[in-house]
Amino acid sequence: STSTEAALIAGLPAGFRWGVATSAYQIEGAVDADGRTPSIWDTFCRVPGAVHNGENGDVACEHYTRMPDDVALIKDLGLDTYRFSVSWPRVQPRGTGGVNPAGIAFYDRLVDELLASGIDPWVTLYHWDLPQELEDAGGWPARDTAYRFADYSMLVFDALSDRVDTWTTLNEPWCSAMLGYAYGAHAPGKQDFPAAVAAVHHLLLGHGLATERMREAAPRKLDIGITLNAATAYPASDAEPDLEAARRADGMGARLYLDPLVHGRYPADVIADLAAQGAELPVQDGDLATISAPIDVLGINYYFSQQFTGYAEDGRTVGEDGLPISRTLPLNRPRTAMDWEIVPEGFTDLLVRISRDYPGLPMVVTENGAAFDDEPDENGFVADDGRTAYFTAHLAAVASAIEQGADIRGYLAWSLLDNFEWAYGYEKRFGIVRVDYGTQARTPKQSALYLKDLAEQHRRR
Ligand code: GBH
Repeated sequence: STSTEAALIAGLPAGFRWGVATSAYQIEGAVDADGRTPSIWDTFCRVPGAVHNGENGDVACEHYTRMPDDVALIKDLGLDTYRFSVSWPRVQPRGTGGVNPAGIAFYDRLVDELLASGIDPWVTLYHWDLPQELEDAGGWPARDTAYRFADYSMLVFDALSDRVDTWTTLNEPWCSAMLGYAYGAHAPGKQDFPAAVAAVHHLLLGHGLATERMREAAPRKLDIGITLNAATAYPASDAEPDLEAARRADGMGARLYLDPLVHGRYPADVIADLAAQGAELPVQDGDLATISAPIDVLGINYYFSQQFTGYAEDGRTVGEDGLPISRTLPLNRPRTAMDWEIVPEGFTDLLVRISRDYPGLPMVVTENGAAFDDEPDENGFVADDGRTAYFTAHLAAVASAIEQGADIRGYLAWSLLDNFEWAYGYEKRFGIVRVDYGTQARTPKQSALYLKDLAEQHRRR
């Protein structure tokens, strides 16, 4: 870590939160326990070729039964905030109807365990595990799913809002819509661009409906928000086609979500780009007022940024489909095990830009982290220098954005545990704690001890 980075991190403001994040399907296992039904991920994992090595979340990190030990781990690391997600098919197995008492009981115990350990519980209501029955009824491309999500949200809210202060509706709606319904890389594995665009709108509508209802029912002042994945889209040059490619990427990746959430309108240029691809946002009267229901906090998940060009390799700017070319060009940076380039300044640029274009909205880093392939020593310890350096550079990037005026309240590392990395299965490890999947032994990595140390130093100032 350079002295500049260390100085920036040392300057993080008082009250800045230090935490760690997970999601239900990636760690819980116990997929048949206590009345849980299949989600779209249980189904998708069974599609040949969908997930690396044909793996699935049946066992994962056995967090469902090891939860008290995992909470103790967070406490030992001295972190003050834990962001977890609630599994919809545990709480409301058919996607409709009343609460499943045995399912919600797990989260009830988790919240109590966290509070007893001095850790703030942050609930994410949806991290990609739609009940399969709702997918069979049309999934996110169907408007009804937005209303189902709001109903489900209230079941969780009614059970936990006496103790939980921070609520996130959706994790990364871009991923649910685009990876799930356009690219087929995530559940439910569809490749239908117009359906994916309808899903974008219905995810945002579901967020708005849930936000309005939680606000209405809030027993006291709560923080309600949403988490988006975002990045900086750099143009490869100042040439018009490159600027245009970067504009399009930023429109689809960031503004398509931020503009309706904050300003109550979809961006006109993105609407036009979608129309050129035969897709349309199925907006009805009043939807945008619902989607822009005020939020208290915006969660940002950041992993890397990319550079875009509007030129094909042969120099053309229009493809065979008649659409403008837009493709990524490497920035020639070191890469993580995901093959993602390490671009910390893209994080600073993103946070500063959001704070300027969407002022008055406090932000929290709800995920940031990296996969690396380091092997453990004979004690299970992983000296993960690459991950430690990644955290240093990205914490410094956050501090630098704060110095430039961005209002960022905390930083949650992804992830507490090595876990089920979606289509990559268990091969890619994002944990600050090593999981031996043979024994389920947990061993904090060097990066966990590093974050523990930073949080401790920060608290002492
Ligand atoms: C997060 O998604 C998830 O919330 C978390 O569950 C997951 O484990 C973690 O990341 C690590 O993957 O090249 O077209 O995909 C982040 C997903 C990956 C979305 C990078 C944006 C870049 C555009 N992000 N992706 S693309």
